[in-house]
Amino acid sequence: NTIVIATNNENKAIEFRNMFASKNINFKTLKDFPEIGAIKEDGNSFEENATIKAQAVHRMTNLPVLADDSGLQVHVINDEPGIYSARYAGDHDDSANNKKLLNKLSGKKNRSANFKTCLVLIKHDGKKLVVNGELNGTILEESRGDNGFGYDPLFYVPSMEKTLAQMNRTEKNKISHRGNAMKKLFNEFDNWWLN
Ligand code: ITT
Repeated sequence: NTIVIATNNENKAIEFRNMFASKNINFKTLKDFPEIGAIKEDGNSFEENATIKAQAVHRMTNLPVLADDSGLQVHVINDEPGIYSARYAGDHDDSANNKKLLNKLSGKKNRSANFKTCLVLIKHDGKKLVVNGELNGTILEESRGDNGFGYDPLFYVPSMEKTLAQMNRTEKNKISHRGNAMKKLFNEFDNWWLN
Protein backbone atom coordinates (compact mmCIF):
# COMPACT_ATOMS: atom_id res chain seq x y z
CA ASN A 1 0.00 0.00 0.00
CA THR A 2 2.16 2.84 -1.24
CA ILE A 3 1.08 6.38 -2.05
CA VAL A 4 3.41 9.02 -3.45
CA ILE A 5 2.77 12.52 -2.14
CA ALA A 6 3.53 14.74 -5.12
CA THR A 7 5.16 17.50 -3.14
CA ASN A 8 8.54 19.10 -2.62
CA ASN A 9 7.21 20.94 0.41
CA GLU A 10 8.47 18.98 3.42
CA ASN A 11 5.99 20.71 5.76
CA LYS A 12 3.02 19.52 3.72
CA ALA A 13 4.47 16.00 3.72
CA ILE A 14 4.81 16.06 7.51
CA GLU A 15 1.18 17.15 7.89
CA PHE A 16 0.00 14.35 5.58
CA ARG A 17 2.01 11.67 7.37
CA ASN A 18 0.41 12.84 10.60
CA MET A 19 -3.10 12.72 9.14
CA PHE A 20 -2.61 9.27 7.64
CA ALA A 21 -0.97 7.88 10.79
CA SER A 22 -3.86 5.54 11.60
CA LYS A 23 -4.03 4.12 8.07
CA ASN A 24 -1.73 1.34 6.97
CA ILE A 25 -0.07 3.24 4.15
CA ASN A 26 3.53 3.58 3.16
CA PHE A 27 4.32 7.11 2.04
CA LYS A 28 6.84 8.32 -0.41
CA THR A 29 7.45 11.91 -1.50
CA LEU A 30 9.27 13.42 -4.46
CA LYS A 31 12.47 13.16 -2.42
CA ASP A 32 12.31 9.42 -3.13
CA PHE A 33 12.16 10.10 -6.89
CA PRO A 34 15.06 12.45 -7.64
CA GLU A 35 14.64 11.69 -11.35
CA ILE A 36 11.35 13.63 -11.33
CA GLY A 37 12.37 17.22 -11.94
CA ALA A 38 10.38 20.39 -11.39
CA ILE A 39 6.77 20.14 -12.54
CA LYS A 40 5.46 23.23 -14.27
CA GLU A 41 2.28 24.32 -12.47
CA ASP A 42 0.70 26.46 -15.16
CA GLY A 43 -2.97 25.89 -14.37
CA ASN A 44 -5.46 28.62 -13.50
CA SER A 45 -6.88 27.13 -10.33
CA PHE A 46 -5.90 25.05 -7.32
CA GLU A 47 -7.68 22.07 -8.88
CA GLU A 48 -5.90 22.42 -12.22
CA ASN A 49 -2.51 22.66 -10.55
CA ALA A 50 -3.16 19.75 -8.19
CA THR A 51 -4.25 17.66 -11.18
CA ILE A 52 -1.14 18.62 -13.17
CA LYS A 53 1.12 17.53 -10.29
CA ALA A 54 -0.79 14.32 -9.59
CA GLN A 55 -0.93 13.22 -13.22
CA ALA A 56 2.72 14.02 -13.92
CA VAL A 57 3.89 11.95 -10.95
CA HIS A 58 1.47 9.12 -11.67
CA ARG A 59 2.74 8.92 -15.24
CA MET A 60 6.34 8.71 -14.06
CA THR A 61 5.91 6.30 -11.14
CA ASN A 62 2.86 4.19 -12.04
CA LEU A 63 1.94 4.41 -8.35
CA PRO A 64 -1.06 5.96 -6.60
CA VAL A 65 -0.40 9.68 -6.06
CA LEU A 66 -1.76 12.38 -3.77
CA ALA A 67 -1.18 16.01 -4.81
CA ASP A 68 -2.02 19.15 -2.84
CA ASP A 69 -2.35 22.59 -4.31
CA SER A 70 -3.12 25.23 -1.78
CA GLY A 71 -2.89 28.91 -1.03
CA LEU A 72 -4.05 31.97 0.83
CA GLN A 73 -6.78 34.29 -0.45
CA VAL A 74 -7.02 37.75 1.10
CA HIS A 75 -10.28 39.29 0.04
CA VAL A 76 -9.45 43.02 0.14
CA ILE A 77 -6.62 42.49 -2.37
CA ASN A 78 -8.69 40.49 -4.86
CA ASP A 79 -7.93 37.14 -3.25
CA GLU A 80 -4.17 37.47 -3.69
CA PRO A 81 -1.83 35.65 -3.44
CA GLY A 82 -4.10 32.70 -4.38
CA ILE A 83 -2.46 30.20 -6.71
CA TYR A 84 0.73 32.30 -6.54
CA SER A 85 1.09 31.87 -2.76
CA ALA A 86 4.35 29.89 -2.85
CA ARG A 87 6.23 32.46 -4.90
CA TYR A 88 4.35 35.67 -4.08
CA ALA A 89 7.54 37.69 -3.53
CA GLY A 90 9.47 36.02 -6.37
CA ASP A 91 11.21 33.06 -4.77
CA HIS A 92 9.79 30.32 -2.58
CA ASP A 93 10.71 32.29 0.54
CA ASP A 94 8.16 32.31 3.35
CA SER A 95 9.49 35.35 5.16
CA ALA A 96 9.71 37.46 1.98
CA ASN A 97 6.15 36.39 1.09
CA ASN A 98 4.85 37.37 4.52
CA LYS A 99 6.61 40.71 4.32
CA LYS A 100 5.10 41.43 0.91
CA LEU A 101 1.64 40.54 2.17
CA LEU A 102 1.97 42.86 5.18
CA ASN A 103 3.06 45.70 2.90
CA LYS A 104 0.10 45.14 0.59
CA LEU A 105 -2.26 45.17 3.57
CA SER A 106 -0.74 48.19 5.22
CA GLY A 107 -3.57 50.50 6.35
CA LYS A 108 -6.28 48.04 5.28
CA LYS A 109 -9.09 47.54 7.81
CA ASN A 110 -10.75 44.46 6.37
CA ARG A 111 -8.16 41.70 6.74
CA SER A 112 -10.39 38.65 6.33
CA ALA A 113 -8.91 35.77 4.39
CA ASN A 114 -9.15 32.07 3.76
CA PHE A 115 -6.83 29.21 3.08
CA LYS A 116 -7.80 26.76 0.35
CA THR A 117 -6.58 23.28 -0.44
CA CYS A 118 -7.44 21.10 -3.37
CA LEU A 119 -6.37 17.46 -3.05
CA VAL A 120 -6.22 15.18 -6.05
CA LEU A 121 -5.71 11.46 -5.47
CA ILE A 122 -5.00 9.16 -8.39
CA LYS A 123 -5.11 5.42 -7.84
CA HIS A 124 -3.51 2.50 -9.70
CA ASP A 125 -5.96 2.46 -12.56
CA GLY A 126 -5.60 6.21 -13.14
CA LYS A 127 -8.99 7.15 -11.65
CA LYS A 128 -9.06 10.50 -9.91
CA LEU A 129 -10.69 11.69 -6.67
CA VAL A 130 -10.89 15.46 -5.98
CA VAL A 131 -11.72 17.09 -2.64
CA ASN A 132 -11.45 20.66 -1.39
CA GLY A 133 -10.94 22.19 2.03
CA GLU A 134 -11.09 25.69 3.43
CA LEU A 135 -10.30 27.66 6.59
CA ASN A 136 -11.45 31.21 7.37
CA GLY A 137 -9.44 33.71 9.40
CA THR A 138 -7.84 37.14 9.41
CA ILE A 139 -4.37 38.46 8.66
CA LEU A 140 -2.62 40.01 11.67
CA GLU A 141 -0.35 43.06 11.48
CA GLU A 142 2.63 41.09 12.75
CA SER A 143 3.73 37.46 13.07
CA ARG A 144 2.74 35.33 16.06
CA GLY A 145 4.12 31.84 16.76
CA ASP A 146 6.91 29.64 15.44
CA ASN A 147 5.20 26.45 14.30
CA GLY A 148 3.94 25.51 10.84
CA PHE A 149 5.12 27.15 7.62
CA GLY A 150 4.23 29.68 4.95
CA TYR A 151 1.67 32.24 6.08
CA ASP A 152 0.83 30.41 9.33
CA PRO A 153 2.31 33.10 11.65
CA LEU A 154 0.06 35.79 10.14
CA PHE A 155 -3.14 33.73 9.89
CA TYR A 156 -5.31 34.21 12.98
CA VAL A 157 -8.16 31.79 13.63
CA PRO A 158 -10.82 33.55 15.75
CA SER A 159 -12.42 30.37 17.12
CA MET A 160 -9.05 29.23 18.52
CA GLU A 161 -7.88 32.73 19.53
CA LYS A 162 -4.46 32.07 18.01
CA THR A 163 -2.58 31.87 14.74
CA LEU A 164 -1.88 28.61 12.91
CA ALA A 165 1.77 29.03 13.93
CA GLN A 166 0.72 29.04 17.62
CA MET A 167 -0.95 25.64 17.24
CA ASN A 168 0.76 22.29 17.45
CA ARG A 169 0.47 19.98 14.45
CA THR A 170 -2.48 18.05 15.81
CA GLU A 171 -4.43 21.23 16.57
CA LYS A 172 -3.71 22.67 13.14
CA ASN A 173 -4.66 19.47 11.30
CA LYS A 174 -7.99 19.33 13.14
CA ILE A 175 -9.17 22.67 11.74
CA SER A 176 -6.99 23.49 8.74
CA HIS A 177 -7.93 23.68 5.07
CA ARG A 178 -5.69 20.64 4.46
CA GLY A 179 -7.19 18.78 7.43
CA ASN A 180 -10.73 19.56 6.25
CA ALA A 181 -9.96 18.32 2.76
CA MET A 182 -8.40 15.15 4.22
CA LYS A 183 -11.53 14.47 6.29
CA LYS A 184 -13.54 14.46 3.06
CA LEU A 185 -10.97 12.23 1.41
CA PHE A 186 -11.11 9.74 4.29
CA ASN A 187 -14.91 9.62 4.10
CA GLU A 188 -14.68 8.39 0.54
CA PHE A 189 -11.32 6.65 0.65
CA ASP A 190 -12.04 3.05 1.67
CA ASN A 191 -14.96 2.63 -0.70
CA TRP A 192 -13.31 4.39 -3.59
CA TRP A 193 -9.93 2.69 -3.18
CA LEU A 194 -11.42 -0.79 -3.44
CA ASN A 195 -13.67 -0.07 -6.40
P1 ITT B 1 4.42 21.61 -3.86
O1 ITT B 1 3.83 22.27 -5.08
O2 ITT B 1 5.70 20.91 -4.14
O3 ITT B 1 3.42 20.75 -3.14
P2 ITT B 1 4.45 24.32 -2.80
O4 ITT B 1 4.83 24.87 -1.47
O5 ITT B 1 5.03 24.96 -4.03
O6 ITT B 1 4.82 22.75 -2.78
P3 ITT B 1 1.79 25.12 -3.63
O7 ITT B 1 2.17 25.39 -5.02
O8 ITT B 1 0.50 24.40 -3.34
O9 ITT B 1 2.89 24.23 -2.90
O10 ITT B 1 1.82 26.48 -2.83
C1 ITT B 1 1.28 26.53 -1.57
C2 ITT B 1 1.76 27.76 -0.84
O11 ITT B 1 0.65 28.30 -0.10
C3 ITT B 1 2.79 27.36 0.21
O12 ITT B 1 4.11 27.44 -0.28
C4 ITT B 1 2.52 28.40 1.31
O13 ITT B 1 3.12 29.62 1.00
C5 ITT B 1 1.01 28.57 1.22
N1 ITT B 1 0.33 27.61 2.09
C6 ITT B 1 -0.37 26.49 1.71
N2 ITT B 1 -0.82 25.81 2.77
C7 ITT B 1 -0.39 26.49 3.85
C8 ITT B 1 -0.51 26.28 5.23
O14 ITT B 1 -1.13 25.22 5.73
N3 ITT B 1 0.04 27.18 6.05
C9 ITT B 1 0.69 28.25 5.56
N4 ITT B 1 0.88 28.51 4.28
C10 ITT B 1 0.34 27.63 3.41
